[in-house]
Amino acid sequence: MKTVFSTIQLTHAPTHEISDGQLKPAVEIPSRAQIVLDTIRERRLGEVIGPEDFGARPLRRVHSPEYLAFMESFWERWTAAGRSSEAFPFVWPVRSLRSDPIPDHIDGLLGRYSMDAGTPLGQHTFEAAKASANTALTAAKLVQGGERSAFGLCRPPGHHAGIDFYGGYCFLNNAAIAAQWLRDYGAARVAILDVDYHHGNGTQAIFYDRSDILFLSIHADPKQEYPYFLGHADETGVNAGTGFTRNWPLPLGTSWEGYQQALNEACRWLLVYKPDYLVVSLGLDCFQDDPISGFTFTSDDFTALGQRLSYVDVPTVFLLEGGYAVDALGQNCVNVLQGFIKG
Ligand code: OKP
Ligand code: ZN
Repeated sequence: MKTVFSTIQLTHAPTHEISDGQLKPAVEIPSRAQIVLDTIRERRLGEVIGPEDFGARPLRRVHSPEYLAFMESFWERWTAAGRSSEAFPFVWPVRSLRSDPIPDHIDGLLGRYSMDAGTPLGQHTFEAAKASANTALTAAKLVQGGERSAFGLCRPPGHHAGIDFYGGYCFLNNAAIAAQWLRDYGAARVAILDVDYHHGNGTQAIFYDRSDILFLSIHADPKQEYPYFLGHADETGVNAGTGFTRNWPLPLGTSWEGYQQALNEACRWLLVYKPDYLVVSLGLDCFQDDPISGFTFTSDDFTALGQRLSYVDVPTVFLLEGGYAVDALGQNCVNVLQGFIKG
């Protein structure tokens, strides 16, 4: 399986994040990508290639022009306001406040275009996010060109980012951008299976009213876990998209044993839907030692996960999402990919 990666993705190097209401060392850090890359080479998964530059068009198919313009101009405006360190939003247009008119002040804009205070936005963040999206698009293009599978070593991740907001360490929704690109270049149906520990709220919302992109997500119950405000079992789509979103919220402490029933159900949905392509939002944060998560997967369980996905037998684009136990992240990630290849 080929891997796509660009070193530009390492330039987003946050120092801190606000987690559990406190300022803590950042966990979505460049060494995550580095260890995955090192393990891919050690275990000879396949060739590693750089991304192609797809430009702004595929980004505009998913994100609003206003949001992209905000991201593009952010650092200039932030520094013009006399700020010099990574930024955190702190006021949001929640119920009874207005989402329009759009504020002029950078602190208002930060809140308008974000969902949480936990996601550091720095000088090189958007550059890295664009490289990450190009990595996803290049992996999608490999599979569109006839490869059975490809791996986009995306970082920063994407699945929490919505049409016009960032959050959950995500800025551009890589999986949504790749899925939409596959639709735009010939596929009739694309499915996204999100196996990150956290619900992919951004991806779900982007495709919620559509039947041409199926969204399936298995994750920690949002009543107990981030992102809290989406990912419940009764969210199944709206209008033309009714029935084309499915969520399997699972209790904290879920093991591979408990996970498999949900995974088998999700795989049955895939068999019925018969997508031309499958995009897997590949978080590795279901791991037992993940510092911010509460499931108990072992490293071998990730091999079984890859194996199970190979039985679905659809051309598959794997895109990295979360996973914060850095020492084991390379092993866990390559286990999924090699489990898939070896079936
Ligand atoms: C991003 B991805 C820990 C706070 C968590 C945000 C988590 C974002 C996860 N108690 N803050 O889905 O892996
Ligand atoms: Zn996650």
